[in-house]
Amino acid sequence: MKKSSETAAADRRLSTVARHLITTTTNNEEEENGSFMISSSPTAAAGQSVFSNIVGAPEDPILGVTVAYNKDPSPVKLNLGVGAYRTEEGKPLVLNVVRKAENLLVNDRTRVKEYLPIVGLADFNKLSAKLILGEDSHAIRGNLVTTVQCLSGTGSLRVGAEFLARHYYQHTIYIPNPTWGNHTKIFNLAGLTVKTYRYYDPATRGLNFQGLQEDLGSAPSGAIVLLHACAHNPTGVDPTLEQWEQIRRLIRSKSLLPFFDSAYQGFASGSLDKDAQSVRMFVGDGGECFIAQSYAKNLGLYGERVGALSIVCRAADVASRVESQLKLVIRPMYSNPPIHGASIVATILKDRNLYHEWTLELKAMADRIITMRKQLFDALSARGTPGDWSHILKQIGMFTFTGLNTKQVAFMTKEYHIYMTSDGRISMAGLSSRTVPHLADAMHAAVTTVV
Ligand code: CBA
Repeated sequence: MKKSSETAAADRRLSTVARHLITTTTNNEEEENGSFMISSSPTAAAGQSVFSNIVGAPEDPILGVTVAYNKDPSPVKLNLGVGAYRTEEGKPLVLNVVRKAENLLVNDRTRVKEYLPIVGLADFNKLSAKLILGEDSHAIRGNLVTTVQCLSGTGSLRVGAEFLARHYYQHTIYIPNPTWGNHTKIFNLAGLTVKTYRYYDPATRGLNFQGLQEDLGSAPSGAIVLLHACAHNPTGVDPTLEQWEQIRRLIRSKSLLPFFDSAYQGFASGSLDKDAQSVRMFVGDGGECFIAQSYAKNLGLYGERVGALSIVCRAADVASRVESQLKLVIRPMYSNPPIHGASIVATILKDRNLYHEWTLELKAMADRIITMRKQLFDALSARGTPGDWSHILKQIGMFTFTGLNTKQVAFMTKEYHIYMTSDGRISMAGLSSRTVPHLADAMHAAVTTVV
């Protein structure tokens, strides 16, 4: 008997998870891959917890940095781990435009707290598709795109991954090396097989374009390819528009399926339209693609968990059937998404003045990050810190991939109370003019004393 797509996906998930099972050990590498630790069966005596044998899991490699930071009593501590924007005063920022939208929502007495539909707020979905695909997108005009509101970027990626595991014939996804650590876990746990393509060249601290082309060129036909729409995390290295065009041609010629992760629209160049160019190139050619959008960074809605998954199809009837299946993915996961954050976004996107105000605030955040790049570069130059640090200026978006090694990072945390991920990534958005000298002192000491 032929298995239903759901049963087949569940089988695949089980075998993927089984492959990653480990017993009673704590292993960071396995945890990185999205596996989880299974504790040995309970041997607890009567009266003891049946969970007494549970193995303690390591903290998340990125969010765990904040946990460690919070425990540090030092007055000079600095958190450059998680990608979260801070003001010059080192404080989290709620955008003015978000405050205004919230006031409008609170004062609107007609608003209720009913459940949203499974796919979320209709206005939000339409406006999110426009934001990433452009006002004049043929895909929107032709009803070729289905958009569902999801739980920020992570939730959008996960819903897309679950859909692919159930309904797409190829179960291999190629992700860049390196990439955001959660990608591997999200796709593995959905039941897909994760492979990497070369992306970053440590020697040039730039794109390994030849390696990328070779690896995607030898991927099996139909394989899924994860692409960072802009401001690649963690490297801060993006392809040029010419390179994007070559990547597009390669992907289309091999019938690979592009899956864009757009977590930083507006944060790379300061312009929402410019940062959507890679995605629009792919949609413009009439081919199909997936897009996961997040409003965590560009609207500062981190904890509101607002995002969207768009699937662009070749025909309107396909898009509509795809949406019907997305509902079957979402309903047993979280039923339907939360209303507040999506209403904030919809309020801003549909009001010309609020939208304009947002673009200015976003540009100011992007510009502040660029200023931090200059200040850090100048501070290292002033100290005569050995090495070429020009990549700090060249890299794009929230992060600088410094090139500092794990030992140097550990040294900076221990001696200078500076917190960052162990791969040497620093969130430039967490830095301010006040803290640049402290970071530069720490980096100087690290590269001159720790090999
Ligand atoms: N994709 C990429 C490439 C990201 O960097 C992040 C966030 C997300 C998910 C998706 P959200 O679900 O919040 O919309 O974002 N990455 C982090 O900024 C951090 O928020 C980071 O520091 O790498 C995280 O969750 O790890």
